[in-house]
Amino acid sequence: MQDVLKNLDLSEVNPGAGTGATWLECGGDMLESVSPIDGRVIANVRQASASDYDQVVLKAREAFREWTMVPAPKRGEIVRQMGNAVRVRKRELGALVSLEVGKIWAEAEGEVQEVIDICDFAVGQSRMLYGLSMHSERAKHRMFEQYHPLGPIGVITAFNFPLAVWSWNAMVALVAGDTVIWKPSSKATLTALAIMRIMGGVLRENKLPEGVLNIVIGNRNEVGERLVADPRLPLISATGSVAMGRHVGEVVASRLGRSLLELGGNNGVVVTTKADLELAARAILFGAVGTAGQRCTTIRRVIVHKEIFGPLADALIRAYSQVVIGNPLEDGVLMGPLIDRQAVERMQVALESLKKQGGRIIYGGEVLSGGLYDAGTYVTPCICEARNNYPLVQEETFAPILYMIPYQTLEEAIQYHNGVPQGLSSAIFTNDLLESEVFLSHMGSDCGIANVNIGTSGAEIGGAFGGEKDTGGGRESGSDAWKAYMRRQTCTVNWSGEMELAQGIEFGKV
Ligand code: UN1
Repeated sequence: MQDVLKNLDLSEVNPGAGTGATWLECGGDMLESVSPIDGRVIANVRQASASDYDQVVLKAREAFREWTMVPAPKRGEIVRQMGNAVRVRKRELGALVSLEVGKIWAEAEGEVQEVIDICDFAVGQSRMLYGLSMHSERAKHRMFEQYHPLGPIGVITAFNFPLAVWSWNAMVALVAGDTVIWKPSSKATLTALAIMRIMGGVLRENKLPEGVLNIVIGNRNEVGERLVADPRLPLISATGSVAMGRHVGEVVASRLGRSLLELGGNNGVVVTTKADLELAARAILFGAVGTAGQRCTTIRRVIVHKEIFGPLADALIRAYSQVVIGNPLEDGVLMGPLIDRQAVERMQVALESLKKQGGRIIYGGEVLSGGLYDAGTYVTPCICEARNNYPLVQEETFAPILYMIPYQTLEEAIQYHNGVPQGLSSAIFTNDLLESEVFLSHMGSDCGIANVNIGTSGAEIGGAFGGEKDTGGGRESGSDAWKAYMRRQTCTVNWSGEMELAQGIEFGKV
């Protein structure tokens, strides 16, 4: 553990606000970073106070003036260097992610890979910040649109993807010409500080203003609420729970700022009689048990044709019983701990309500004890039989609970599938072309992501990531998500020497 910290330039006590190259003497409370693996304190962070927060915003604003003057492809070159700097630290960063949030090393390294991938993507994007040109209705006029940097932006992230989600926002925002203020989850502070140090080093080597990237770790009142309400930040991108996002959305809307929200998922997969059951079971295993059920893209509901309910349940029980649960840094372990004891408690409360609402546990759901398990954060992943309309099934419980819901017709399956408040990710398992086309049509899945014969999680960075309804409507990462980080300007240039008005209007004479 000490080696990981040392290699990543972290100390026993770390300042929680700065640019990655320089740090503030923070005036807020001390915060421990506790590993869910064994409940031990990894290191401490001195949090930012309200006035530290203000310092950070001043830095980000100052840096913005300079950064916008760097041509976009040159900004891309800096992001390329950042990607390379992360490439060579992939192992250590992965280890720290495992230590701090408990996901298995393979998945933690996968997360670091997402950072590298989005850097590569953003480098290309830096030469493709395209606007359209239009034909004017007036003679000898030219009309076109262009995209300008937006300003310093705020990025709020959750514990479960402590690097990737920030990087989808930050790397794209950087090529767009914005500067970034990051408020990471209080449960994943060290990982955030480590990558900021790496990125800050790249900015410093290139003699760029340090405040291009900023981090501010602090509590809700001193930092969180200020950031969200701050009119100096034209965009707030927030990832987390629906309750958090609803609040952020309201506050940002009341100051007429922009928000980009990526909130809860309650992702369903439909398994039809035409599915390859073995393939479906393997995908569901990863989708439901990966990251211990703590991805916003985790499979939470399996909507399965009643004829194959039994065989699929059997295949899943077989697969679940082989999952090795333990220290996520050890080879062969497939599931680490939940983030903390509260998460375990919430899972237990959920399973109690499931029983009251008429559901049935068909596998797992126990809290483990003995040895490492005494940390109180280890559970067995759980499979339940349920109905879609149970209040519990309508909610996202951030834990490895999988609801199996039987259906009879595809129409009914889609109705169940869409019959939840959230709309992030979805999938159908079928080898029947017509069934899959129905699912992908406007009459099918109502989610931001819809897959065929793969699970709901593990999306690639190249697509736009996000969802509908209570998921918040935002899109991050690939495709044209970059547009959210820029302001669009429509321009008309008159080179006619005449004063012609649009819509044929005649208006006075001089
Ligand atoms: C999240 O859980 O907030 O698609 C992000 C996935 C990952 C990202 C998840 N690429 O599961």
